[in-house]
Amino acid sequence: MKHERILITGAGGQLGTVLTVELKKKYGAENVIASDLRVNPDFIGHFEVLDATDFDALKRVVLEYEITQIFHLVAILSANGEKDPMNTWDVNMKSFFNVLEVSRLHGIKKVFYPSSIAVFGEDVDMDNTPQDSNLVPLTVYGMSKVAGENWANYYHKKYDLDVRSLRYPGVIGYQSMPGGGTTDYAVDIFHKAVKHETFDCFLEASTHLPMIFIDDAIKATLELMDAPAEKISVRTSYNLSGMSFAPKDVFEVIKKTMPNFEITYKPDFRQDIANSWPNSIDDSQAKKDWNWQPNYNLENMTKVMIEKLELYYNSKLIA
Ligand code: VAH
Repeated sequence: MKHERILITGAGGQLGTVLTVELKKKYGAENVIASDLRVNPDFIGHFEVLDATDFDALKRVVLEYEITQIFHLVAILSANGEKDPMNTWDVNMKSFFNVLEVSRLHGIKKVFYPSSIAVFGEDVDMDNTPQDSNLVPLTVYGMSKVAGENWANYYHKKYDLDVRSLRYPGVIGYQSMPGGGTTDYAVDIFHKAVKHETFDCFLEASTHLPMIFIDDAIKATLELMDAPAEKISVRTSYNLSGMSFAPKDVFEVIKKTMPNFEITYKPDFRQDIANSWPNSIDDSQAKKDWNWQPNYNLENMTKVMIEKLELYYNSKLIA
């Protein structure tokens, strides 16, 4: 039987860094092609420099490596995305269109597309936001994800392309530095705590947001992609969550281990973005369809984040 050959676009990002490692464990390093605009100097293994907005370049990689599945992680996130809206739309949409078309034309078996809770706007139930809510996002990033979800559904219905998607909440991991996301305060706070520095939070203390620990985000991704096709009832994108908390909550849990840790609250433009997002998410459809169940909550995630980042800063190696 032909080997599964996996292409990851945007492999240098927060999710891509970790997903590449887990996909290599699952399929064998020789069957996983990581790609991004620039090579990460810490990356170990084969890496393709690839601009996913270039259709011919993407097609070349797919044909050359006989790719059977694509995990498409290229996107400019919410906060950075607002700095150049037209470029954000262009990059986020063009790269996904290329992935969909190359997949349709060259027999790709499965495509993973990351959506986000950024698809929700202010006119939804903010607590336990339902799967089928109004999607009127206030960021270009969120609009590109709503459009992407509908294109994924279209390609599945019209071309029978097996595109699967998750609406990730804020992802918290220790393997990469905070990116251009609004939820990335929840990554940076751990770095500052371990470096014994005061954390200046760009959101108000009581701003609740749905979050997930990176290990659970990866677990959900692999479980979704491994589920039998007949179990997948949502072809736009599944709601997903691990936990929900506010800056004051994570600060208090960190202080139990690091009593001298201090925080200030200096809300900036990202407060408006966060205010437009849900406080918590109803992910019961994912639980029903493919038995989703998170392993991490705020307490056990905090323990791992502090342990791993202390190792990193003490030995100056990415864990
Ligand atoms: C962002 N981390 O903040 C991303 C995510 C739910 C938010 O999509 O933009």
